[in-house]
Amino acid sequence: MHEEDTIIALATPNGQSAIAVVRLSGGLCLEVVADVFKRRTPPAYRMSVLGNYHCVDGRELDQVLFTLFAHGASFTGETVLEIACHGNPLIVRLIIQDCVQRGCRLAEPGEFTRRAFMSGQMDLSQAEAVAEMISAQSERALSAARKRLHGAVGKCIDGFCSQLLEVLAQLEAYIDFPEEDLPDETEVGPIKGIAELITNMRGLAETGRYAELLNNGIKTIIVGPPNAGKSSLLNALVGEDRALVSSEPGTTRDFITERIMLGHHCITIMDTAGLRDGETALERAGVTKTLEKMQQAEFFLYVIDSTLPSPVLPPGSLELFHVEQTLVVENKCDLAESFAHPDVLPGRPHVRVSSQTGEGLEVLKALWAERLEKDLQLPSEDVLVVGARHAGALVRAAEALELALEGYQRRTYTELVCVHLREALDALGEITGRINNEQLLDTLFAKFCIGK
Ligand SMILES: Nc1nc2c(ncn2[C@@H]2O[C@H](COP(=O)(O)OP(=O)(O)OP(=O)(O)O)[C@@H](O)[C@H]2O)c(=O)[nH]1
Ligand SMILES: [Mg+2]
Repeated sequence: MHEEDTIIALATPNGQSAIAVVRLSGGLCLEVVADVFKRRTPPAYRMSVLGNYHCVDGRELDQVLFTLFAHGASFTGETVLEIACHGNPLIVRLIIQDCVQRGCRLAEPGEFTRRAFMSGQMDLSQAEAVAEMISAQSERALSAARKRLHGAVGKCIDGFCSQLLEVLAQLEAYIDFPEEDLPDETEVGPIKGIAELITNMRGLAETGRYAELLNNGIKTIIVGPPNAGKSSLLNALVGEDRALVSSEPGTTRDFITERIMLGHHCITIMDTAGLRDGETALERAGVTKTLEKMQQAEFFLYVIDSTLPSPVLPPGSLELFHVEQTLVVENKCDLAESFAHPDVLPGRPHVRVSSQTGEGLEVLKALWAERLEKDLQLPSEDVLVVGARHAGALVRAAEALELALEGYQRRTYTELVCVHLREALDALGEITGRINNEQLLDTLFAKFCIGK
């Protein structure tokens, strides 16, 4: 088979490092190995070989380790050469320039993975999972990406497709050979599995909402009256002095966001200005902004100063503290004047902590993690989670199937029912990429960075 032009890119981050890996894919790899490393015979595939890199002009550039992967048995499906050189950006640049002189060209963003998809090494959902494996921020996100990389989404979709194809084949047979002894159209007949299929597709699409939580973290907001110790709590959770702390109420004006890990979960945590019935226009504006941020949050830590009487919530804020997604943090429990406040946001769990001494923080984290597991109903690790794009396609497929089912039950033309079934198949095909849609591919792979 003719291989496409040979592409080259740095596969590791740019900058000084112990090692940098330059990757080539395409038909020129064998020639490059022979010439660069002065080898008469090509090395064994998938074996790291020590060699001296010689430029086109014969100059020796670096001592490197290189690995050759055979056509049909590599990431891209083409012959691939990986050169691990010393991690100096200058060496990397010179190697790339030299290979370009030898006829290679610089890879476009995502082009390696695109080739892997085009050569049938992976379906589209797996190709997307490559990017997800690289960007995953939590163990849960990693395990979801790993499942997709192993082709779990593709397998599931293939299962749906083959069921649909079977129904379609039976219905089309009926159109083509109506005189044959096929089940009566009025009977449930071939369409019987469709309702269950719709339920399964919708169920899988539902998991798409977790993708955002897994990838971007669970949006958690720290709110409470001024001076309660909100910024101190953020700092204690992050483990460094990220936000400014002072005894003066109204210290925090801007929203500071940090990422922390809570068990397997990634949390995006935001510190806010104090929630109070503001007197000045600026204070009121600050509270309005906080309330706005609260609308987008998925979890709330309501921090109070436990040495003071219970605070009064600003109007309109109480209903934002969902019972299942709020923890009341009674801060400053290290002080002698501290006392319990069961009347604050009753019905939500309370935990007494000291952001200063760290007391109670572990209890807070455990309670918080428990709430997340239970109330956000994050899927357990063995559940397959699809991405937002997949979820969208699954919903479209389910909708088309609902029309097919409705049409069948209302005894519309079988042809029309088949049209809807085909629509569902097309929508499913978008997930695995087993449809020919260049535009979709361009949009997807453009999100990759060069070298992937
Ligand atoms: N003793 C004690 N003092 C604390 C604790 N947490 C915070 N403080 C003190 O309380 C004061 C206010 O802390 P901040 O973290 O700035 O409070 P805040 O809620 O962010 O305040 P604003 O941003 O002004 O709304 C500071 O003087 C902190 O040192 C605690 O657990 N124990
Ligand atoms: Mg603050």
